[in-house]
Amino acid sequence: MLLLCLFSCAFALDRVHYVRAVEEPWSYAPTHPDNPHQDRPFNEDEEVFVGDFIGAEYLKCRYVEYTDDTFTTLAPKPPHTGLLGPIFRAEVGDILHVVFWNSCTNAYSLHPHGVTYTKENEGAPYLDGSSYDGDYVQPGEIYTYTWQVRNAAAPPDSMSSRVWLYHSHSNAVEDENTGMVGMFVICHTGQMGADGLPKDVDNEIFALFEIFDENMSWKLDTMLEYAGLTITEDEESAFEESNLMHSINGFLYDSWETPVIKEGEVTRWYFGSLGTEVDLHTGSTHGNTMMDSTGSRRDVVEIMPASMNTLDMLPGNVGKWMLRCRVNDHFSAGMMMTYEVQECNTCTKTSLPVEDYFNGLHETQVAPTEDDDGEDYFNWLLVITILTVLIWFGLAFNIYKFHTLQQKVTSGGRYQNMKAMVQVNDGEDVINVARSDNLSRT
Ligand SMILES: [Cu+2]
Repeated sequence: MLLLCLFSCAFALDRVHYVRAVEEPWSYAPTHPDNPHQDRPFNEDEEVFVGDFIGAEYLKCRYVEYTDDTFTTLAPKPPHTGLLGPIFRAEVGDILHVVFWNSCTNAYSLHPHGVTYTKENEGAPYLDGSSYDGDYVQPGEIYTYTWQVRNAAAPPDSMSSRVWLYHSHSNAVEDENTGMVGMFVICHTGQMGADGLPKDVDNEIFALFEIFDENMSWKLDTMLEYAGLTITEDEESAFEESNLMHSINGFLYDSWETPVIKEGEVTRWYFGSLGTEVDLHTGSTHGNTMMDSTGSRRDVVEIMPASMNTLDMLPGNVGKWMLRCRVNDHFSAGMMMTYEVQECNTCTKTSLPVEDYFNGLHETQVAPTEDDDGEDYFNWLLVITILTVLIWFGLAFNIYKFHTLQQKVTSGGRYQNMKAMVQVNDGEDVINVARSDNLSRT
């Protein structure tokens, strides 16, 4: 036990992230007025979300990571993650510290899922009025959150990593819709590579399906003022509709920087959502299927508010494919992106464990061989033969019994006395007949 502790403790790390809440414009469709997916101007239906009223660009507050406590150099982040905050990474056994500087104009917090925290590090006030440090980090303040990465946050045994969500929870509804959301990855102990990715994974793609409701943003009034807009009563409904941004990572209509992966490379997909009752999504990948932690193949994954899903893809189908929500209304409103699979024969980093996993499952799904079919046929033949013999045996026995009965009825004996009993019931002395019955048996 001591040796085990020494071993695991020796590799456990304190991982520190420097995150600033930054208020700045964010465009859900940076190529507006051109639709990048179809290489044409956005049409009238699409303009509802990217052109009407406020348009595609909104004032947001979001988490931005820096490399150190000077908060001067931005930390790198995959471009396709867009509006999401930084991707924190840790292994089971580690401790995560997030130094959070709120330079926005509202109070915010950092509330994580999965990892273990004290009340001071939960970042979420309760409706009973209780409140702790870290629930509201006021504008201009810095607060450090500390979270333990225990087994409670571990991936399933069949995978080296899994995704968790974090978001501001000071005023959860307004904070999330203002843009304070992110994802982080937890690996099993010893499974994170030097590049931060799980050792058995070549690529990662993150996808947060969320309808950002800008009507609920802290910044709505500021945006209206900035745009010089006054919404009349007749316009209210159309205005509210135009502020529902059906996005993946804060992008509409394939306006993210398309992630490129290689044929044969293991790609881990991390899905999630936040939001409300309209955030019932079915995230779907065209062209290539994925496998979940139970070994089930999927090309659609159910995504609910605050749900998280981790799946693997071993792409064998080269091309540019859609990543989209299968809910028709969401798809029409822009909830679709693309990912690209390029040819490659030699660029797989590791991938063998997962590749074996895929192939292993395939073997269990192959059709029965001819030999298997022959064995099944023989078994059925045997069952039918045994049943036929039993039926014939039963029939022969009953014929024999009937024949014997006929003989006894003809020659008297007990059955003759029974016949007498019936006659007795017609009026004779029952006792005498019963005695006569007993006598006939001796
Ligand atoms: Cu959807």
